[in-house]
Amino acid sequence: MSTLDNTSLQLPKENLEAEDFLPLLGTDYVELYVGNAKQSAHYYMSAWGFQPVAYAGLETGLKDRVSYVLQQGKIRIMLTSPLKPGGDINKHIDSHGDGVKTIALWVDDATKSYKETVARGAESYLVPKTLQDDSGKVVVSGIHTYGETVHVFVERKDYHGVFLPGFKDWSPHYQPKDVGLKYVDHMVGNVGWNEMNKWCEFYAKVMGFAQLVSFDDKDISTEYTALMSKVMSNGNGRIKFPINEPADGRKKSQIEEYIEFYNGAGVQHMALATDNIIETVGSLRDRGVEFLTVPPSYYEELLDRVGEIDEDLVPLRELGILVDRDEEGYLLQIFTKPILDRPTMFIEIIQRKGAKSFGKGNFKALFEAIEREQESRGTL
Ligand code: TYF
Ligand code: FE
Repeated sequence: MSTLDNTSLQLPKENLEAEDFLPLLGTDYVELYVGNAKQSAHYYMSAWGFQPVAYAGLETGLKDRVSYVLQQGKIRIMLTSPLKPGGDINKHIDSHGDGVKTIALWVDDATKSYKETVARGAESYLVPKTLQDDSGKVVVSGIHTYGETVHVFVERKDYHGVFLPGFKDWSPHYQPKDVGLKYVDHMVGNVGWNEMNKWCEFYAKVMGFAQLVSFDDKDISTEYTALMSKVMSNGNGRIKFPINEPADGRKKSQIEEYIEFYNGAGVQHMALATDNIIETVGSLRDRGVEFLTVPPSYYEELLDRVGEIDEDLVPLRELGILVDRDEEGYLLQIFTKPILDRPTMFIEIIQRKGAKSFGKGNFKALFEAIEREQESRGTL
């Protein structure tokens, strides 16, 4: 694991001592604004094994938008498309392509979450609002974060419905088997040049997060890709947000490529956890999901680097799964190619076997794999 670096980010002492002013129970849902939610939903079901949960659209009284909600384990994804020209969703898609709009956080008190964060400097996105139907009530509120991304706080302790008021059950006949994904491990933001510290300070000051680790360009600059990264975590560790910024390299940083194609800061990847990465990745590959690959030499050196592991080397090598070890254990991880036409968002699959870190030992192999993709796009 890398050295702790608190030189540029002095955490308020009260983050360690005082009561958590923003207790977070977990990730509630991740909402993507997409051009065609119906077809995206099909992709997340067919390729990723998400199960259909809820729907809102013309049939439920919405006039200008449609949303599909899918779930696997605790991971809930909402896909939203506009039905008419104009408006914020179209603007978001025009600027960014398909991408994450909302990282919703599950809380006990959405009103207090809003007040505490806005009082500490958060920009308001959604004033606390009660949504109600036959199944009870939900309070939602929201604040802005990097780029056009937002956090919505969801208080659902008085709700027994399938998702949120306004949604109806959605149960199409086509329901492919899940692939064993369990929960959101972390969500990574890419921000602009020299903006990493600003956004880490935002998570520290406004949301009471603390810094777990930092990586600088010495850890992670390969021939081209250069970036800096700090991982911010909430008090109970359920929410982890690494923040990346581009750094100077010989050619274009992968973070700069993202910022260019996303037209600003945004979510770079979501890391989804499994407890059997070999099975999960095998199923995903069978269903057409494309992963980055590393050269065979990676596996020749692997056991010398990470020591003994429970898994067979053969399937790991066949699937291209990466392994890294820290003081507390090891982890297995793999990264998809971008899942959109723009080289913007991708998905990481991660299995933790004690390790709490993020795979620093894989950075070089991973970033070289990303550079091969950048090369094939001519964007280096
Ligand atoms: O989340 C992480 O930190 C790891 C490694 O552009 C990583 O998944 C870091 C930066 C990046 C891609 C992966
Ligand atoms: Fe990651």
